[in-house]
Amino acid sequence: MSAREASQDAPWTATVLTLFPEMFPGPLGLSLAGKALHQGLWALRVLDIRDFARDKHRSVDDTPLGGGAGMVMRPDVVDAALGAAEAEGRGPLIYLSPRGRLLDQALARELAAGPGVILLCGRYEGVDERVLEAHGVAEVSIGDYVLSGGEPAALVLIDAVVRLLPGVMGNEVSPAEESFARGLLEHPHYTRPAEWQGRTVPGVLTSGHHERIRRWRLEQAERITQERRPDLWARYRREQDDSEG
Ligand code: 4GX
Repeated sequence: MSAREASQDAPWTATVLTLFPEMFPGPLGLSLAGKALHQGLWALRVLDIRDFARDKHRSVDDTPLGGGAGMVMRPDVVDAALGAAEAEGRGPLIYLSPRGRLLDQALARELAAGPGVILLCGRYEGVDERVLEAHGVAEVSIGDYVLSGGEPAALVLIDAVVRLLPGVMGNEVSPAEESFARGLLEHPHYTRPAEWQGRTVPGVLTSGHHERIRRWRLEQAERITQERRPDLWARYRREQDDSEG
């Protein structure tokens, strides 16, 4: 067996189960994530759920028991697809759903530290509950709104994780140095010219005083977080208090 074939050696791998395999890699094939994909810093496996349908019409959904609108993804078909994905290993099984744990930077970091993720994308009204139970599927939501399917949520989750993988950000600032890593929103950014349409850049940024610049940016990040996100501000204050003993 070559070194690459040993599972310990495989890159962080996203396995996506979907009825719309053409949606992948989509935007993840371009820019930062796309370059890293081509470099082998992560891998993408896409499984078409319809390939696991057994009847001649290849049906993947059925009407909801108890009545009501829409369709539900069949447990037997999803079970076969999940079984195939799990046989290959590479990380926890996650169903993208508004009922799930909210995706945040802490969860992105946890997932980046593991071997990968297996992402189940639902369409219609979702998936038969029993197949989620049977496979011990965790649920993750990307936010409190309703998408027409799990695929855009899977793209978001993969993007947030991939940029944290070693080597992906290259020479840019390490993600650990970013404002958000400290629990703050970003300070304002400026580039040339120093005056544009009568608007000037804060003088400190052209002063060359690195310590004053660092302090100004921290003050701005704190002000913006306090103004816009009281929830993040409260957590930041708590964590400051805790680390100061
Ligand atoms: N963050 N969706 C899942 C199917 C569905 C319907 C009902 C459970 C119950 C979403 C989100 C999201 C739309 C993906 C509904 N699943 N996914 N899909 N917000 O809105 O992750």
